[in-house]
Amino acid sequence: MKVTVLSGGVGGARFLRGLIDVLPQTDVTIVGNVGDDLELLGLHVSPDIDTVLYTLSGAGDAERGWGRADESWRALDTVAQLGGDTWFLLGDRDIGLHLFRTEALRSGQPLSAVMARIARGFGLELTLLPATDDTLRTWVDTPAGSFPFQQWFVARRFEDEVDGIRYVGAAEARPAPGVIAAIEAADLLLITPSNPYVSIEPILAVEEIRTAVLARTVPCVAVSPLIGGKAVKGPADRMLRRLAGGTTAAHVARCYTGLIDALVLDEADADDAPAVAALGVTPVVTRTLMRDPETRRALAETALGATGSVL
Ligand code: FO1
Repeated sequence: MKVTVLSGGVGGARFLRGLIDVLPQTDVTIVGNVGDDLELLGLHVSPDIDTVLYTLSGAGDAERGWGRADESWRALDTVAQLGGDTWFLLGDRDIGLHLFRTEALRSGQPLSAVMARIARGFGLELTLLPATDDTLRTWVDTPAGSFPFQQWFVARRFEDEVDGIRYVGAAEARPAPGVIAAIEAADLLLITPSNPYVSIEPILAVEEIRTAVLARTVPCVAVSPLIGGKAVKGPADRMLRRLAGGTTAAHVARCYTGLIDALVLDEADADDAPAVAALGVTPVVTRTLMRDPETRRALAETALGATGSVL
């Protein structure tokens, strides 16, 4: 069964880890968020795609959820000694990847081609695609001003309330090669348990991607990132409350109007199931907290079976 997955960073990567336990990697295509990419110290950093890469290849730091395991920070120590920017933590091993990617991008290779080489280099057999090779950046509008995503998220610890979100460059962005074909060839589309606004929407902000998902002839299943109306990590619940008016599973489903056929939601939110169903979306209630390989795998299996698809 060919599966194409729209994914954010940490939560998305954990879910995908379960998915590749139950599906051959060669059947999986991941379309990753580039809205939170940044240029730092002259390097192109793609945090969400790298988080997926590291997590799925086993190179990631499981505790933090991002960056590499067995990391050291000596390069950044030098930057600090010289008074440079150290608000975004780049480890030495991570920097090696950024050096390789930045050089390839500067030589004119598109991000998708570079990421394909990197994924192979890390031993992955699945297809890991950025949503676009064009520059698309998420900006967050807050009462304290407008910030590029990582400035708000990391430097300001997502403390400012969010009044609005913009996906700068989305109007001109084209899908990366292979994205539309993967959506059209899939037997099932999945949306990972990620923040709808800053992880998934930057992918769907590329008009041709949204249109392809809207035009699907196969089921699309999303997994809610909330448990008991709360985000496991990060600002998804606060953003939903402020931007969507609430944190029920129905509020999550409404972020994906016309785009999903089923929503996997946690047992703690089971009371929301009728409201989800009323939106024409099949609610699938299960345990969604991914604590270990077994719970990750079970969630992946539930998502794969959500609309009656057979493994
Ligand atoms: N997240 C942090 O909270 N602080 C950091 O300093 C940080 C550095 C970092 C470096 C490389 C990388 O691939 C990810 C990194 N992240 C860091 C995670 C990242 O900012 C977010 O988790 C995602 O962008 C949100 O999806």
